[in-house]
Parts: sequence; structure tokens; C-alpha cells
Amino acid sequence: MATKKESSTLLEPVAAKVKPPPLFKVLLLNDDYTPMEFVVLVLKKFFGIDQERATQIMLKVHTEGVGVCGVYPRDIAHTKVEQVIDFARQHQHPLQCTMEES
Ligand code: TYC
Repeated sequence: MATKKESSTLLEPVAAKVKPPPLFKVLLLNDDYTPMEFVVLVLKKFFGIDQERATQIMLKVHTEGVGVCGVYPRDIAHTKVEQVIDFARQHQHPLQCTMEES
């Protein structure tokens, strides 16, 4: 009985086209009203930063206007931004947080 000839498919190696997913910096912005201790609390609570480093970052934001809290994939960065803004609102502070591709 005749058998169907197998079609041979040669798989050539191809260069990977996928780029690693982009990373985003989460940034805190300075304002004149949010207490310094509250900003330090935010850095500890949402970014896992210790007291000393959180104080350094807060002072950098206070003097320079902006500072980096951490670097994350898009969805995680977006969630952190929302968490910080919600938490600040709950405590009636105008603290602003944003993200930018790094
Ligand atoms: N500038 C604020 C103050 O003098 C402190 C502050 C620091 C606010 C960092 C926001 O992201 C901020 N109380």
C-alpha cells in the first residue's frame, strides 16, 4: 500500500524578535503640604524601603522636586501609583505619584 510522503519542514534558527518588557520608574513629587513623616511612611509601606533610605529619598524629593521610589514592570508600577495616591487621599494629603519609562 502506498504511504503518504512526509513533508519535511526544516526549522531554521531565527533571531528572537521579542524585546524584554519595558521598566517604569515610580516617582514621588514634592508639594508644600504633605508632612515629611507621611512621605517616609509611604516609602516604607508601599516600596519596602527602610527608615534611613526612605528619609533620604523624601529629602531629595523635598529639595529637588522629584525622586524615584522604585523601578517595576508597567502593571506593578501602575498599581503602586494608584495605591500611593489612594492612601494619600484617604489621609487628605495632596501627595502626587507618577510613573515614567526608564
Ligand atoms: N515639602 C513637604 C513639606 O515640607 C514634604 C514632602 C516631601 C512632600 C516629599 C511631598 O513627595 C514629597 N512638608
